[in-house]
Amino acid sequence: MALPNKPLGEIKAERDPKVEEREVDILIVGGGMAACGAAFEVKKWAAPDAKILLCDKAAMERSGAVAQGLSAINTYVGENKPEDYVRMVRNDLMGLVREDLIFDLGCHVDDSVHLFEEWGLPVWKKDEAGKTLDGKKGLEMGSLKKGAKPVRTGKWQIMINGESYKRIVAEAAKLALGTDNIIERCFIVELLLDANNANQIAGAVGFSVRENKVYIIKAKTIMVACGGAVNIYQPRSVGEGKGRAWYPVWNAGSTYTMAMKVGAELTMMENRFTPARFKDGYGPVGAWFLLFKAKTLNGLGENFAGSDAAKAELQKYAPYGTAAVTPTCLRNHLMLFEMKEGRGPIIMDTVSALAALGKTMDKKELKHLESEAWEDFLDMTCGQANLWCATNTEPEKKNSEVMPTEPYLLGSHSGCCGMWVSGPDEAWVPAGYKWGDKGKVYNRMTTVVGLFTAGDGVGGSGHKFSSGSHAEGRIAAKQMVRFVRDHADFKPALKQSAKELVDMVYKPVRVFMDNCAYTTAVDINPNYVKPSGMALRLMKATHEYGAGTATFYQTSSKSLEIVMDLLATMREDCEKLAAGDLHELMRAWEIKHRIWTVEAHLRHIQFRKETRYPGFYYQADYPGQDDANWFCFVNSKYDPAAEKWDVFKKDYIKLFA
Ligand code: SFD
Ligand code: AMP
Repeated sequence: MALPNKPLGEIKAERDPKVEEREVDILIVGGGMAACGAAFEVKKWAAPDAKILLCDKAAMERSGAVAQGLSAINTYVGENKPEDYVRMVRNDLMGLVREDLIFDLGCHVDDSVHLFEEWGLPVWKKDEAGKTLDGKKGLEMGSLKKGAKPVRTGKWQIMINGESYKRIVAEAAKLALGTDNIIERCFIVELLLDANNANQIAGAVGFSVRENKVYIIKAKTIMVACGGAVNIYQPRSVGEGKGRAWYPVWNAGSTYTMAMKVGAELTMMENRFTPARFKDGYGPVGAWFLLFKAKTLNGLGENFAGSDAAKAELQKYAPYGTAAVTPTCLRNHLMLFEMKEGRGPIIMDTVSALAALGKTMDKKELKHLESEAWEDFLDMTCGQANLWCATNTEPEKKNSEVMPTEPYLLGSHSGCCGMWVSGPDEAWVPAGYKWGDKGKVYNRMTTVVGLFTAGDGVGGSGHKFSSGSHAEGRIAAKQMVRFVRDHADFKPALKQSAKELVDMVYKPVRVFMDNCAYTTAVDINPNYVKPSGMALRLMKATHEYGAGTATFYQTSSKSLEIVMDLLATMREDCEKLAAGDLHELMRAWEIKHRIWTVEAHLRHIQFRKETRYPGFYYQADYPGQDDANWFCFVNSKYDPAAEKWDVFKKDYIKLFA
């Protein structure tokens, strides 16, 4: 249930919170695109008396990556074939992907897009003459489902008027699930294993950020879909720009950390997304490249991406580098190449692009085109539009700088880290790609029995984007219903007592209360560290040693050794995290989640002795790709009982020629 907005100021934490215990069949953790997909789908298949609960740390209407809206849906298969979708994703991610998961998604994603439109999301359309119609005019062409033509920017992307995208999707999810089955402002801290069955999920513990209350929830099956990881590296925006990022600042690696801490196998955690974005405002570049057909220029005004030097550079990464569409990491690599050679900065030539498009337009159409350029950002990254205003930038008159940002970890956009999950139960899916429990296969189940994930949580299958994450949540929901039906006798039992769980969750509050009177400055104390301080410490370490922007995304074996050591100390010092209010308690848990996620990322980079994704990161001791030894997945598993990591290779299986 939604709680009212908090009164002015933060809510003070109390030493002893209330405790609410629940027992449900299905628990959905997260309220973003994947979770909304699951919430929408689940009741259609579940038994009428099934108990289902969703917990989101924020308010679903504006939570997660789509909070500000989006201006495009990047995965709509439409007239294309799912097998071509597999080929596109494989090429963009340098050859190593789970083709079963991608194909499966490609077969289902459009249904989610059709639903979005049915629920009121305006999708741009082409009229009979091939002209673009957006907003209400687009609606007049009928729906995609009935055959209306979308405005394609690239082969897979379609344009929308998407400022209210998340509100629309969340409304449908809430209606389907019922608000009584939703707890908003509830931050889940840890997943809990079953007391009687090793490697089986049995519950979760979290707390409210609006009242002093701990939730202990037993569940037969759980979906963890808390998005990717942001603010794990020193962002480029510091000082007065601090707080800006491209991906959502509140996605703190909870998906990966919570799952790995119960022993779920991870895959491709070395992969990251370092997107090229409009500098300082983080505006996405897709619409500019694809819709407005803009080119990027180097500091000398040259179209470097089309130069012979660039072609020669890309040739080194054949077949990916020589593909019709250059992979995202290699597009970054070319930019970095120019910058390192002293030919920066990189400029998006918005002026020439709009002028070229305007040639065939009358005055009114040109005005509309200019407003679309603004709307692109107003719909999804309004800070970029603000920055344009603040810097007197009219894109038809003044070009903008583009820059690779700090790294993000995610599995749904142009990255592919996440959990190693089962594929669908189809004959064509190889044995190593599908598993379940008691002889049954459960699509999108992690290696922990009963624990599912979707969206950013699923590894090895990027380029799902908003629509694919929603569709994947729906796929997982159906499987969770099957799981509950097949495990009717399972009675989840927790290993920990309620007191032990409360003591763990509220430890930072008690550390604060026990020590805050010792100094006059509340943030400075020899007996504790505040989450904000720990966040700065993490970012400095990753920035300098973990292939952050400080080193042009380069690391080395020695740097990795140093940063791993720093992380071990951070984890030790996290025992002294202190939180004076509920918001700070959330910050304390977020930073713990971030540290674990970063550790997994860097352990994987340490293990993979090659540079698979130039432009995203470089391992200086192992430059270039080494297909002979490393054309495989890197997986890892943390053993919660032994508190030990295992990082290992896993075979890649090619399913589509
Ligand atoms: O322009 C806890 N994305 C784009 N997708 C598109 O289809 N088109 C675009 O245009 C895209 N672009 C884009 C995108 C994202 C952003 C931020 C921008 C631009 C500026 C990507 C998609 O948005 C993304 O792929 C999906 O949203 C991923 O879905 P999902 O469900 O995996 O993550 P989420 O939506 O962020 O939701 C996470 C949820 O978890 C909650 N949460 N709840 C409880 N306890 C915890 N511990 C929690 N931690 C997190 C969050 O509140 C949230 O509800 S463009 O760049 O290409
Ligand atoms: P972005 O705005 O960078 O997040 O990209 C949005 C979509 O456009 C994604 O599907 C990207 O893969 C795609 N894209 C962005 N830039 C390019 C480009 N230069 N060439 C081809 N596809 C691109």
